[in-house]
Amino acid sequence: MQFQEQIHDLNAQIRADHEFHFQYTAELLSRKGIDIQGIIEKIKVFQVAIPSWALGTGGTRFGRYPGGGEPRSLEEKIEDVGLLHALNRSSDSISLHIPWDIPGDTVALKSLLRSHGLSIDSVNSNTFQDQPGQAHSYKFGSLSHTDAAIRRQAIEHNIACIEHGKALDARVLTVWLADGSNFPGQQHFRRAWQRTADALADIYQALPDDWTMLIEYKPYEPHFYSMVIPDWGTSYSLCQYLGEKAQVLVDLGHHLPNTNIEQIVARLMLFGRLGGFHFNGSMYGDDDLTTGSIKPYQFFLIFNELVDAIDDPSVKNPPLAWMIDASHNTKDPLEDLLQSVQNILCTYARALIVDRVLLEAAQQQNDVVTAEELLRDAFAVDTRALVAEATRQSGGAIDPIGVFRALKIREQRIAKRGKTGVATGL
Ligand code: PSV
Ligand code: MN
Repeated sequence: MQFQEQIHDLNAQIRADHEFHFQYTAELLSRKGIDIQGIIEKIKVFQVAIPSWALGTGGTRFGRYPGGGEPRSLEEKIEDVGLLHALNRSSDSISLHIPWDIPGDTVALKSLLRSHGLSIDSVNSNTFQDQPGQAHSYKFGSLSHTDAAIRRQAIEHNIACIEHGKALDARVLTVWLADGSNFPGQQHFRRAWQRTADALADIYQALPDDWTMLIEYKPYEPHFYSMVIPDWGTSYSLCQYLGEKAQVLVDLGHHLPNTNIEQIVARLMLFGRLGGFHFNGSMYGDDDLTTGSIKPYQFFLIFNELVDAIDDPSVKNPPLAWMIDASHNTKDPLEDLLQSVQNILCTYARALIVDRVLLEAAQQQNDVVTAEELLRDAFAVDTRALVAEATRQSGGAIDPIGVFRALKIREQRIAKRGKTGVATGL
């Protein structure tokens, strides 16, 4: 039986339950005057890119426990993302990490991508690890390095990433620098910024006009005294230095505890400089947990700002690249990614049902309680049936993880790919 028919049959088995939940939610929202189908249509078009580096089991520096059936090649990674997309209809692109996933036969890869309804959205450079045969080491930095030859090597690597991306019709280069210092005095802060800005400018020169360069920030790790790009202000300053095609990337795990990320997002959109997202869940730092698993209310508040700015015609921010960047130590990676996408869509749906007219009026009148209650009202709505209905209408599974388990997909992958293989990536 075709996969599509299997999904259809499994949907039929739980359709009555689904209808009950969906009708209840629809009734609840229509009483508030909300256009349900309008929300469903927005959910249907919302697509989140899957990282090529998160299709295997992740590890920590203390160990790694592969669950089996991990993809052994880029082709098998595409097969896995194709599966996710067939199940949830919301994962139609892949972020590639170079050199973990250097594309070989790009004509064949493009045709494989097309057959799954997928594309490559971004290429991510890697100057945080030394590669075999590399002339210079990144131990003391890459684009910020004191040695011009090392900066040049890192620049060339980023330009090579753009070339790989061009061959696969990508439109985004994501740069995350592990550069920084571990001890006071080690690095001259102003000069490190300037060297980085000039090196990025060389890469920017090679960026096609219809591409975006996303600059990611992170407060610590792998360095623990200073990072060259620790915060959104530094990313923003580099974007200003480079030009229109450079944008800030917000990775949810790249903030110190209790940072007001929703305010950062609002500010960046106001300045037209928010280029994309790396979604993940964070308890302490860059934990790379399932998106929305730890602080769902804050995640909702972030989406509330995103929707508010996207819906405001006076905000001139370009369309965002939505991507997951996570790692899975204890879960099946594919199940974890399905959970993350579902949490993202459910949270987006909640943000869509915020009554923005009443919220603006409450803010205008300094009616603190009403303003807060409007947000809490939307946050309290269980949007899972709305998302399931959007997925069903798009031909996907009402319960993607249920189908993944019922069809024993992991077991099939293990039979085909083996128990012990380890995918490239985090
Ligand atoms: C760094 O922590 C990061 O978030 C960057 O996006 C990297 O490219 C990615 O993780 C994978 O290592
Ligand atoms: Mn990231």
